[in-house]
Amino acid sequence: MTHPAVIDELMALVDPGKVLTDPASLEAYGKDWTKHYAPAPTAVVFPKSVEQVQAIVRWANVHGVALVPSGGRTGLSGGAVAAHGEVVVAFDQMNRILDFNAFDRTVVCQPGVVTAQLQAFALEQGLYYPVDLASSGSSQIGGNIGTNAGGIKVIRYGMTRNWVAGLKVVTGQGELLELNKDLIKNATGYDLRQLFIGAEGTLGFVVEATMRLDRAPRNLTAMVLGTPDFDSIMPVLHAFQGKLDLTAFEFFSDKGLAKILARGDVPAPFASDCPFYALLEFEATTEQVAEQALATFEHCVEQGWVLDGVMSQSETQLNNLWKLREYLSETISHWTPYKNDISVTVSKVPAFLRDIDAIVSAHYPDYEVVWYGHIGDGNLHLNILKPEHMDKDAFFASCTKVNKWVFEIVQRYDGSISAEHGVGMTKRDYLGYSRSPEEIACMKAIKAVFDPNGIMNPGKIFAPEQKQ
Ligand code: S2G
Ligand code: ZN
Repeated sequence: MTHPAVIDELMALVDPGKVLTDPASLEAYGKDWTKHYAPAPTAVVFPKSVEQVQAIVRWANVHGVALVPSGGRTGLSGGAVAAHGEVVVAFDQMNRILDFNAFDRTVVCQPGVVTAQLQAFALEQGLYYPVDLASSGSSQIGGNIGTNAGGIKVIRYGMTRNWVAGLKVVTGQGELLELNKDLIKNATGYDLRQLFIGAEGTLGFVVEATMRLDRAPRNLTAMVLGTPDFDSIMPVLHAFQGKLDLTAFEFFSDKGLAKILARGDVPAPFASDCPFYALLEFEATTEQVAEQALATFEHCVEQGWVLDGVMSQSETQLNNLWKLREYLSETISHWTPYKNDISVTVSKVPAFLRDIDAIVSAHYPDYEVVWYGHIGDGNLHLNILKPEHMDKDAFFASCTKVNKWVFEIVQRYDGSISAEHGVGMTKRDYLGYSRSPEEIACMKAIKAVFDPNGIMNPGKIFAPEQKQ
């Protein structure tokens, strides 16, 4: 715990009342959406300017205080958890859109801008911010950048990384770096901006981001198709990708759909029950495109890859189809799921799915397993639901035992143990399944350059360095 006199110094660096130490605030700001850790920060500080962030970092270096970045706290790997007396630096006060340039199609955001706020702002300008995820309503741009958030449109638009034109960061030494200056072309050495994207706050704080926007999509149309098995999903993807320019290709299992329909607030896509469902989306810019989609659907039915299907005819129907997929994360959270967020290259998905599903069925015979994810970009979310009356710790311990087999398969397929949720604390012990010892050494060397005193989000991505 940090000495009260040191916290008094911190209070002098920010506006009055912007350092909280009450138990409710420590509890609320010391955690993210993971349920594995007891939040235990010393204090929560709310800077309102870049200068205040720099002053906080310098203060932390002088006193050896660990800092944890906090945005929307929607992370799923413990990346924003403060469980060891750290000071949480929350960006709720730095939540303004500072500028917009119609020619560059860029928006200058403070890190605390909520993702949905940026999406709405873009639409008001007749443009589109294309990174969309289940947590958009509360995740913040700074956190999206820290984890290189992906979501449901990656197949067409890529990850957050693709939309950062420029970045201002305060390093672990308190220096302000202005990276790339919003340029499209800039071949002047290492692109340091890319290091901070996905660094989970371990190199410094994002204090301003210039985000790129795209043209608004036209007449987005979705289809939900029921498939007889896992193996049919990828041929369906391949068939539709050959004919349409997809903006999304997701999947979910019958168990996932059952949880959604049990809510009672989302209509079933069609009458028949199928083992798996694909949700795809495209721009029906002309009648011919819509006809092509229907023809491809017929082809997939003839091939036996699809049993039934529906295509949205209105924005309401489009939104209702998306609810079947987008409500999954929140709906199954009731069962405290043990989550895996794994990925392989798309061509490897069929064999990879078969191997993973075999291991999961063998080792989790008594647990309900819900599959869903962004299968179009090779990202699968494997959620093991905790039995109602089972102790949480016992459940997580039993699931953790299986990680070894799951991650060995991921490694065998040159996949990622964390496709989009980041490493944080939940995956740091498994980093070696996806990154070589040489790579990990390079990452630690880079951290030493930007955060030589190790105050920036220690224990995230890498296990804490043992104090000599
Ligand atoms: C999704 C959201 C978090 C989760 O729904 O695509 O990334 O795994 C997830 O529940
Ligand atoms: Zn996801």
